[in-house]
Amino acid sequence: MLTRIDHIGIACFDLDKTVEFYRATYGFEVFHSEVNEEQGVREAMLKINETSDGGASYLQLLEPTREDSAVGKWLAKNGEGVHHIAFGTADVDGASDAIRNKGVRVLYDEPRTGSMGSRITFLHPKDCHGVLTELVTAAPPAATDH
Ligand code: CMX
Ligand code: CO
Repeated sequence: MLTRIDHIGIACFDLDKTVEFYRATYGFEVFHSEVNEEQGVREAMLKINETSDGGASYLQLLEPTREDSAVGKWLAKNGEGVHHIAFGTADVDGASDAIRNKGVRVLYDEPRTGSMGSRITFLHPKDCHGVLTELVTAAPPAATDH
């Protein structure tokens, strides 16, 4: 059902400086960047490796676009660091339903738009042993426009 680690979401105060750290320290380059106003983030995706399910694993560096966003609130409370993990699936709707039926709170009734045209939802961290967990179905390759 869940076939890869799609990304690790990392909250930062300054996206450009954080991107430069990952480039200078590890040699990771920005694969894609965008602003997602619905989520209140400016983000950069750094591709780490391709995965056996035909997808890939990324680091998702996140800077808030507003203080009252999920990442803005989290940064004010915790400072910079790992904000969430994301599992990839071919069927985010089916995976959400299956996980909801196990009694875990799924935050959205319907998946919303994530990086690179993906469809995403989140599981409440209090139901996941303290880990905010995202489920992702990547856009079909033709629809990906980075
Ligand atoms: N990881 C672990 N725990 C978290 C958390 C996180 N990222 N964010 C909040 N929590 C915990 C808080 O510590 C708090 O716990 P305590 O009550 O023990 O102090 C509790 O959850 C409630 O936190 P809050 O600060 O009051 O925040 P909210 O309830 O308003 O929001 C959440 C929490 C998860 C519902 C909200 O962050 C959310 O909707 N997240 C999903 C969307 C998102 O994160 N978007 C940004 C990323 C976009 C992308 O990946 O593309
Ligand atoms: Co994410």
